[in-house]
Amino acid sequence: MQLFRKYMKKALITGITGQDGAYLAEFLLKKGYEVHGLKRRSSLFNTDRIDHLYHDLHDEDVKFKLHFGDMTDSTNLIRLIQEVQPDEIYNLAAQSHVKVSFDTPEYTANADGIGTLRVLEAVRLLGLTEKTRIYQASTSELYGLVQAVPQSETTPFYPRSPYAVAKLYGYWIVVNYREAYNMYTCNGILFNHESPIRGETFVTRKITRAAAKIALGLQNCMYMGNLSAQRDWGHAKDYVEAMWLMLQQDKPEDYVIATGVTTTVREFIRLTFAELGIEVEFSGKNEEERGVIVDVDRERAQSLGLDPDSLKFGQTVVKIDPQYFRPTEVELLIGDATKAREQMGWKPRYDLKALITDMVTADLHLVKKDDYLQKGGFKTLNYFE
Ligand code: NDP
Ligand code: GDR
Repeated sequence: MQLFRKYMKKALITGITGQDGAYLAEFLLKKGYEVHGLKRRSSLFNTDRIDHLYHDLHDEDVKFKLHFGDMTDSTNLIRLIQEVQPDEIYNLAAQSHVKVSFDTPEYTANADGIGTLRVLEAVRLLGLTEKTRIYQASTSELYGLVQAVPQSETTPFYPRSPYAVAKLYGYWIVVNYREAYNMYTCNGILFNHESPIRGETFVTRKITRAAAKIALGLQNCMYMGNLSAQRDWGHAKDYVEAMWLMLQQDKPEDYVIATGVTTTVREFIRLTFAELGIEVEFSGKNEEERGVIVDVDRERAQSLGLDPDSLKFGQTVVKIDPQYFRPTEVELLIGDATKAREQMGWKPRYDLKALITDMVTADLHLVKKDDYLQKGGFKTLNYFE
């Protein structure tokens, strides 16, 4: 019987507790993989995004396993890769916040840059170069200061943050190991991708969450940084499929993954409020810029369970706080994913409107739930009384 059992591929995902790790784990489990994930120890549970995939380890036939580890610990990575013997490694773990990388540049270099080297070296030292294929989470941040648009696999890089510089090292060491040791290693140069489980301090999620609170009268205003930055935003669900496709090709190559549409942060805010039936207009310049409510679609608001009378015309809902500006900014990203489309047949299913609808619906639900619990006295337990 055992002989006839189909070979089950094993995948190891670093960064499994993050946005992409969660979607990718779900995707690979559906494809029949045995999925192993590297997670950091933290003082509180950090597995919210993947708890629905978890089964008791005492159950028979468990296909999803988590292991403690850290990208800064070589011996841990070597031991884990030796134990799992993965067919595919998806290296997603990183200190992924661009602004935070200016505060923690050395740690970011260690985890994001040298961490990538540690994974590659572990595979090489363990003699797994022919068995194990490696996906590296590279990024559109590599393009940084605009050289040409749209950005493709051949556009020169000009990183603009400690994060992007660390990822530049990751990118090139992946190329180098492919050429030097004939390993199957790929860079996915992914443009920004978002979802309802995006970290709350990235701009899209910060906006959808704050807009939901403002619409419910639980917050007055959101404080933002550079509203003129332009990003090519896609949905994380579409992008994890591209990661997998990259490891299923005949030969390893690097691919840009993007929608080809770029939007300012300001427009993202406007569209988010519009989704809630609230029209916002911007006026003023630089740090004095403001976003103000100019109209409310009462029917739309009511259909979402909002009270249109609590939304005040003239209410300022967006203000600028210079603390969110970056010392060096990436002003414009727009990707050309022609190669991925032509060679792998990849194309995104979600456009920006569908992405915003997904995020706003989820955040509205979450905020309502939190508010309900809070008002019912269930939310705040004061442990220190
Ligand atoms: P998240 O920030 O949501 O997730 C990052 C993951 O890495 C988390 O699981 C985090 O663990 C883990 N991690 C961070 N530092 C370490 C460490 N030292 N050791 C082990 N694990 C660590 O990022 P995303 O899911 O959005 O992105 C995934 C990858 O793709 C990242 O490398 C990111 O830089 C890259 N990328 C993302 C894009 C995007 O738009 N989302 C675009 C292009 C590239 P914990 O939960 O404990 O914090
Ligand atoms: P980014 O994403 O830096 O592109 O990196 P983020 O959402 O943080 O910023 C996008 C743009 O919005 C501007 N911005 C703000 N950003 C944040 N976080 N908070 C604000 O209040 C705010 N106001 C304006 C930023 O200046 C920036 O121009 C993301 C990460 O996921 C990286 O890991 C990944 O590599 C890249 O996307 C592609």
